[in-house]
Amino acid sequence: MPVREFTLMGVVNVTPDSFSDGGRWIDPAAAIAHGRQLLAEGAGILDVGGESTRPGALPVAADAEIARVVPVVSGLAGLDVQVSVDTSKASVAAAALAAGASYVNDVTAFRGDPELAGLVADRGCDCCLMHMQGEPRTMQHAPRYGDVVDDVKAFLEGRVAAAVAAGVREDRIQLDPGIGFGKTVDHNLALLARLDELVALGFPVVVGTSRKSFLGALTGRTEPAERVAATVAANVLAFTRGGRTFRVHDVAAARDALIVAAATLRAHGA
Ligand code: HH2
Repeated sequence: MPVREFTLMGVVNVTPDSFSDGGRWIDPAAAIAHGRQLLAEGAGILDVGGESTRPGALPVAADAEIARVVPVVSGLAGLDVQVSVDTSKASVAAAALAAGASYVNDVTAFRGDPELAGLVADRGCDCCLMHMQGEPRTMQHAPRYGDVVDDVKAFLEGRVAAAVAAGVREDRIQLDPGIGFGKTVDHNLALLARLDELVALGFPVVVGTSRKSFLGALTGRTEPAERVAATVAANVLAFTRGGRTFRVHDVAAARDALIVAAATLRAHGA
């Protein structure tokens, strides 16, 4: 077994409208089977989400989100994998944590719900704080930055400070540049190319490029499912820049590529 120098976070979307797999796993039994498949392919974390955050997505009520994610979290808890809940709502996170999740992945970095940071602090679970400019409904209209990497870095430093002030332990925090969340193609590429500047903050960095539209813009692949090779390339590049966790729909492809990348870096003494 190679030393595990990266973690794959497999995406389990229990939504009717996610951008690449909406509706496929809306039935809890199908979502659980999909999660088990991603675990078999090499996922170390399964990220269960009940609300799409794709550009233009509309918010989902908390009770509907809970009804989507809790049966799936329960069905995956107890397997040899960490279960994450992809939510911005404290009530959804609380229900998922009670059902066996131990990781809260919040694309608003605790700005969406004032209760969420305190809940994460209280439960002592892991969390991911992601950068997003604007909100999903409008975020791709006209993203603007001074220097995108400097701006994202400053934002994440501020959110770490807020989380720590709420009682979250630093060793529970992971950071994410939020690829595709209020960013042009060039913004996304700059964040990947200069990911080491975010890694320098000293927290594990999560990267979510999987099947995203900037890859379609670069390759001409209009169907998200056709962007697997492009996703692999982006993730290998991000790995060489110090990225630690890769949030992907296609776990097997990412695993093989990152094993080779890790072995090559080791052979080089890196
Ligand atoms: N991307 C998506 C959702 N959650 N979380 C983190 N930490 N990083 C990401 O890049 C990220 C995320 C969007 O992808 P997906 O879940 O496939 O689509 P949708 O939001 O439409 O459900």
